Amino acid sequence: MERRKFIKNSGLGSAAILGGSLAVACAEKDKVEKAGENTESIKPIVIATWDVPNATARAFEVLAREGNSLDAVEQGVMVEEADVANQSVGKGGRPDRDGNVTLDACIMDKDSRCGAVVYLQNIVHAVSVARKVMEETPHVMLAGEGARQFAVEMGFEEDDLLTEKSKLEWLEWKKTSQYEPVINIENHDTIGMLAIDSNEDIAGACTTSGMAYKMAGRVGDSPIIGAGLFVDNEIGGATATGMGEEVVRTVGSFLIVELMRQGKSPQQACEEGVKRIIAKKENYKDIQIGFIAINKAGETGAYCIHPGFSYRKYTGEGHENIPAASYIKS
Ligand code: SD4
Repeated sequence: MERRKFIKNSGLGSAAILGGSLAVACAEKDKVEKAGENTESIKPIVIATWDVPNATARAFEVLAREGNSLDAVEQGVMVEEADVANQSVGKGGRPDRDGNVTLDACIMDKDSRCGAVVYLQNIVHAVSVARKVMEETPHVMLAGEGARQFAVEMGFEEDDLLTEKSKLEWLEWKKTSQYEPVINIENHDTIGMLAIDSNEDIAGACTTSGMAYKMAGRVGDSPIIGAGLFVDNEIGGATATGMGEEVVRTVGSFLIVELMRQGKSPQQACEEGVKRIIAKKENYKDIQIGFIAINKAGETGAYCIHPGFSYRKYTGEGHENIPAASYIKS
C-alpha cells in the first residue's frame, strides 16, 4: 500500500517540535490523559462492530488498492450478509415471530448522501439495495414490498433467507414465545462498519436482520440514519449494535458524532452515548448496547453496557479484535 499515512495525534505531534525534556514531559502527559483510548491514528482504516475479521479484511482490501470508503464499507458488510453462520445479518438471519426474515440496512458517504431499506424480504444484500436507493432514487429510505420490488428492478436476485438452522430455532422458540433477547448471544453480530480511505474520506454502513422473533413489521435502529449509523466527513462516524429501540430514542450515532464535534474523543463520545441511554432506561441492566466511533484523525473508541462487546480494527499495521470497555464491569 503506497499512500499509507501514519499520523500521530496532535499532542504527540506538538511534542516533536518543542524538543528536549519539555517535549518528553508533554508527550508523557498526553499519553496519561488518553489512557484507555485508541489514539493511534493510521489511515486508511476500517472498524466494525463485533469480531468480524473476514468483513474488515474485505473492506481493507478495497482501501489498500486505493478504493474509496463507500465501496469498502459496502463490500465489507456484504461478507456478513452472505454468511449463513451469522444469524443476525442477511441470509441465515433469525426471523420475526411469524417466521419471516426481514432485513434493515443503511449506508452513508462522505458527502452526507445516504440510503436505507427497512423490512426488506428475499434479497440477501440489503446494504447494496440501500446504496441503490441513495444513488438511483430521489429518496433516502424504501420499505417492505416497495423496497423488494425496487431491488428486483435493479437486478437483484430473490432468495429464501430462512435457513434450516434458523427455522428450527424459531420453531423451538415458538413453544414458549418469550421475547427476551439474551445479552450478547441472541442478537449478536449486527454489523456496523466505518472506514476512512487514503483520501481521508469517511463512509459507513450498517446491516441486520434485527432482533430475533421481533413483532412483524418491527424496524430497529440499524437502517435509521442518525440512530444506527451517522457519518459527517468533517468530524467522524459512529454506529451501533444492540437493542435498537434505545438507540433510536437517543439518536445515538448522531449524538456521538456531535459530541466529537464538540471536542470529545471517540472513546469519550461513545461513553457519553451509552450513559444517555442508561440515564433514561430504568432496566438498562436487561439490555445490551454497543457503540463504536472514529474521528477524522482515525482515532477510534467503543463502549457498551455489558462486557462482551468488541470491535474489529484493520489498518496497514495489522488487525485486531478490541474488547470494548463497559458500564457494568462484570
Ligand atoms: C436492532 N440493533 O434491530 C439491531 C440489533 C442488533 O446485534 O444490533 N443486533 O435493534
